[in-house]
Amino acid sequence: MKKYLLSLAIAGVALVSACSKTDKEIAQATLTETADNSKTIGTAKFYELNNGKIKMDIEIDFASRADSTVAVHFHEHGDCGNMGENTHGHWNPTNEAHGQWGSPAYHSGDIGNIVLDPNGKGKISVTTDRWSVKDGEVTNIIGRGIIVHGGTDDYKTQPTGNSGPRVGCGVIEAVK
Ligand SMILES: [Cu+2]
Ligand SMILES: [Zn+2]
Repeated sequence: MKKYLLSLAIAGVALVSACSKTDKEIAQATLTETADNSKTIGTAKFYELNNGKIKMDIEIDFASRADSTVAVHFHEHGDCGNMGENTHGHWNPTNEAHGQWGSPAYHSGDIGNIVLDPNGKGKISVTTDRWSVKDGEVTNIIGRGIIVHGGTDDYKTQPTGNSGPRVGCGVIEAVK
C-alpha cells in the first residue's frame, strides 16, 4: 500500500511538471466593470507554448450582461480610468484594418465576440504568434488594456467594429 501511494505521488509530480513545461503562465489580466472597478467580471490568462506561440484563455462572468454578446479587444494603453476611455484605441502594432480574428486583416488584439450564457458566462481561447512579452518589441502585450464592450463587433466598421460602450476593462500584467 505504501509503495502504491509513493508511486502515485511520483506520477503526480511527473504530471505537474509536464503541465508547467507545456503551459507556462506568463501574463494575466483581471477584468472589472468600468462603472465599478470593485466588481470583477472575468480573467484572461496567457501561456507560452512549446512552439513559441502564446495562448490566451479568457473567461467572462458578467451576470448583468447575461444572454448577450460582448466584444473584446486589446486597446493601446493599460489605464482603465475614465470608463475605459484612457485605454484609447485598438492596439494595432501591424498597421492593419480592424477585422475578425484570423481573417486577412485584423488588429493583433481583435479577439472578437463572446456569447454569454443565461448566467453571464462565456469564454474563448486564441493562440497566436502575433504576441510576445519581450521588452521593447512592438508585439509586447504587457501593459496593454483589455476592453469588454457592451455590444457586438461587426468586424467591419473602422477602426472599432462599432462595438458599443466600454463596460469592462483590465490591464495585461506579467506573471513571473
Ligand atoms: Cu475595443
Ligand atoms: Zn480592432
